[in-house]
Amino acid sequence: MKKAIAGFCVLSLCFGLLGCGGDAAGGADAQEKPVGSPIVVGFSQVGAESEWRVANSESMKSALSEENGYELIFDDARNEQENQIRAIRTFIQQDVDYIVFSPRVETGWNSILLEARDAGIPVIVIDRDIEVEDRSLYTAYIGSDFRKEGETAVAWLENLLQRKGRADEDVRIVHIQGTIGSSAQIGRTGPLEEALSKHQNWKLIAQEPGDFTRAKAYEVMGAILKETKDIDVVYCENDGEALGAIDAMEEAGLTCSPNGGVIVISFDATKLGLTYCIEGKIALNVECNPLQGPYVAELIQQLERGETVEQVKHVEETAFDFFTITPSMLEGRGY
Ligand code: GYE
Repeated sequence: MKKAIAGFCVLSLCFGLLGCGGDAAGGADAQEKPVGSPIVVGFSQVGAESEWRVANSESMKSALSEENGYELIFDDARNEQENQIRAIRTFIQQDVDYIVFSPRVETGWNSILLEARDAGIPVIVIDRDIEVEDRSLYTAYIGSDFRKEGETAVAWLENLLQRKGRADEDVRIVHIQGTIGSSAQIGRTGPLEEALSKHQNWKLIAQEPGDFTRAKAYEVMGAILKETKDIDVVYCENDGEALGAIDAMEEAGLTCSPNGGVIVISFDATKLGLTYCIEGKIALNVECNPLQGPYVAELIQQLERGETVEQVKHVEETAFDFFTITPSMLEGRGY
């Protein structure tokens, strides 16, 4: 896509329009790029901290493949925002056609996005969202509605406690958070904190970051268990954390189950996470869909054709619980 279109897109968004139509600009593109040359996409991936992330990287690589007409420059930021900013700056210097990134945290992106805008390169944010003063600094966001995911989890817990006749009893909750400041953490944490202030009998006995990794959650949960084993619910913000917390609890002699054991809540619903759900070790697993590559490819194709694009696209997601999941639900799952 030529820079003229990109500039026009951004300008359109400044005036509150979505997408761009660029016949005249399309002509210029044709002059700049030989017909059939690949669309060059620079992708800054946050890291490889979880199974979800690995599936997300694979999805991007297969959708933006050479056979599909792309040249993908993939950069793994190893969970550092600085590395992401450096990678995006390199993409600008390389004059790529599109920049895609999955931001580690929500804030701190204004300056680099201004640099991309000055260079006329459209930016697509995927997975986690960002907070910028001016939404027109990026062309589109494709990812999950993390707040809705958190709300689903909290509503499910309220309902379960009601059904079990425990709505008025004390409920002792451990909360293991994702990468602090990421939109996945913010969205999943918010509804739980609100429910904690609404239900006087919900007691937060520990709240610690688990960095979305199994290893960190195992360590954190192990330390909490040294203080107390009187725990009703462990709310983990992804499957890796849930697995680490379950490892630590089982080692300490606790049983994880929604029927009389510790109720473990998780997010992602990876295949491995769902096998834990079938066993009841994870009581509820709220889905977060990592297969975003095809959505990005479709969006780029729309922009290439000069079509209007949605600025915010939430991918479809559901939730699985021990009471309703069946093994056949795992068949044919892509992650
Ligand atoms: O839940 C977690 C990953 O941003 C939605 O990051 C993503 C989260 C996902 O590491 O497993």
